[in-house]
Order: sequence, then C-alpha cells, then structure tokens
Amino acid sequence: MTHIDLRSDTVTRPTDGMRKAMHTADVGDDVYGEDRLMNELQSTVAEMLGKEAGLFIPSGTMSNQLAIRSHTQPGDEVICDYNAHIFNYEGGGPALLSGVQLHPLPGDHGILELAQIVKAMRPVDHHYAQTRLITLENTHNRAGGVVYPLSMIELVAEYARKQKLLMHLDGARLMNAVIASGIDPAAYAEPFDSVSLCLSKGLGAPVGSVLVGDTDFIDRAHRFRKMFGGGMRQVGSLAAAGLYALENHIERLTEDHHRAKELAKTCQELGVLEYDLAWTHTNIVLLAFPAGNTSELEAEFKQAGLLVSVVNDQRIRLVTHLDFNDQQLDSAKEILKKVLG
Ligand code: TLP
Repeated sequence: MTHIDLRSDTVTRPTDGMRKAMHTADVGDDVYGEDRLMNELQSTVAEMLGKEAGLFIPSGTMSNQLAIRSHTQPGDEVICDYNAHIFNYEGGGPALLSGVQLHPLPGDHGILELAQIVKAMRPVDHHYAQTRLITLENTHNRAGGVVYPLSMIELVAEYARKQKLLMHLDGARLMNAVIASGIDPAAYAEPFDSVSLCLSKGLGAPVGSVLVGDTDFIDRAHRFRKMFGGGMRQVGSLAAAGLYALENHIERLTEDHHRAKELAKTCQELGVLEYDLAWTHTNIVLLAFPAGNTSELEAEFKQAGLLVSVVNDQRIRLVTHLDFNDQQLDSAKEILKKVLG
C-alpha cells in the first residue's frame, strides 16, 4: 500500500525539475569557497532576507545551534518559547555545544508577550546567568504553524536593542509565514540579528538551511560550522536544489495552506481540531485527543493508509507539502472520517 505521508513537510522528494537542476549543476570545493552555485545560493538568501551574508548549513538544527554558538558565550542565557524547536527537538544542544542555558517562557500559541521577556531578564549580578539572546520561531511548529505577528516581533526587538540583547529567528518555515501574511521576507527578518531558513521543509529541497546575518556573525558561524564538522566540499548540486526551490516553490505554498485548512475543517467537524480553525494559518494541523490514545490512533491511521506524527500522548500533527495533492486530500479526509467518525 502506498501511504499518504503527512508526518512532516520534510518527507518530500525532489521534483523532476529539481533533479535536473541538481544533475547538471557545476560544482567546486566549498571549503575553499569555490563552489559557484553555493556562493550564489548564500548571497541570494542573504539578499532576500536583507542581510549582509549567508551560510549553507546541513540542517535546520545545526543552523539554530550555530546561531546560538556564534551569538553567545558559555554561561549566557537564551530566552525562547517553551514550545520552541530549539528547546524541544534539538537534543539539548545549547547546553553541550554552546554551554548556555535556555530560559523557556510559556508563550500563547508560540507567541511571547514583551512583558514576559522583560520579567525574564536577568539582573546584572554575578549570581545570575547573563541574558544574551532571544530566539523566536516563525512559523511556529509546535503551536501548529502559527504566523508570528510582525508587530509583536518589532516590540520585542526594540526592547532587545535597548538592553543590548541579540535576536535570532528560527525561520525554518519563514516562507510559509511570508506567503500567509503577504509580508516581505526582509521585513520579517529585519528585527533579527540572524535568521535560519530551511530549504528542506515546505520548499521541497532534499537538504539544507541557510543562516544569514552580518558578515562578522557569518564569519564566526563559518568557523564553528567547520569545527562542528559541517564544512562540505562539492555542494553545488545541493545549492542547485536550493536555488530551484526558491524560484519555483515559494508561491505554491498557498496550495499547502489551502489543503491544511481543508483538513482542519474536517477535523473540526469530527471534533478533534486542537484549536479554533482560525489558528490554522499555514501547513500544520494539530489534532487533540484528551483520552491519550495517540499511539493507537497512529497505528489505525497507518493501517488505513495515512501516516501522521504523534506530538505527544494527546496530540497528533498533520503537515501538508509539495507531494500532497488534491486527490490525496480527498483520500486523507475519508481516512480521517473512517478512523475517527
Ligand atoms: N522540525 C521537524 C522535527 O524536528 C520536529 C518537523 O518534522 O517539523 N526549526 C523548526 C521550526 C523545525 O520545525 C525543524 C524541523 C527544525 C528547526 C530543524 O530542522 P532539521 O530537521 O533540518 O534539523
């Protein structure tokens, strides 16, 4: 049986056009800075996000971790939302790789109020870790693909500048936020000192993220990337995939958002949509099961032909993507009704 795979938007395979671009890509040794297409990809993303420079990183996790390492010193503290990817899904990396502690705050749908951040600031006193960095996530994965309001980000950034705090954006799915809101990518990136954009989520490339910031920051990240073993050689074919994704797969994210909304409507009818329909902003749908039986449901969905991801014992996640079409949408709705109806 071929399953419909809604576990994540990371499951997509390169399209024919992308494979062709990868196949014909010329390559050079990127550790020597000689891979032409990689240089083009890095500067294209930097320009798109209004920053001085960009750096290709093998994964979104490594990109976030390099940002934290490049912005902080051991003993510093990093503020984030308690549902942030950095706090939940990066293997405790900040403690090991940067020697920092995270200060997770209870955001509302992944969104932090300025007052919470002000309260969380550590006094300048040797008893305390030093608050150095604020990380936000847009769109917010565990909140269900929520788009972060730019006005809220700007309030936080204004405060951060006054307090000499740095700001990093986990923009794994920033382009979903751009398409859903109509806000320019550079406007979303402006309040941040660094932004990590994933090419391997909704944009459909097989590998990679691009981290952007000013040249000094990217220089530090480049050194740490090498130190962490992430300096790569003939990466032109990966850059070609990334460039193809930026050219061809941004506008089409509206289709993913539309299909997610359709799935959310079905879930709402079945009484399992975690939040009100208005919170399905982009390509992620969260289902709630207070009975705590999500592992059994996962198996039942699989049996019926649908792969889902279990977030915890009460939550299941569906993510729409490039390899999920209208016909599969109809089938997925039928499976949801059959298993949950
Ligand atoms: N998220 C994955 C899992 O790790 C949960 C997924 O399937 O959604 N930031 C955000 C907001 C992410 O959602 C992810 C991936 C990452 C960073 C990390 O990217 P990778 O998987 O490339 O390390």
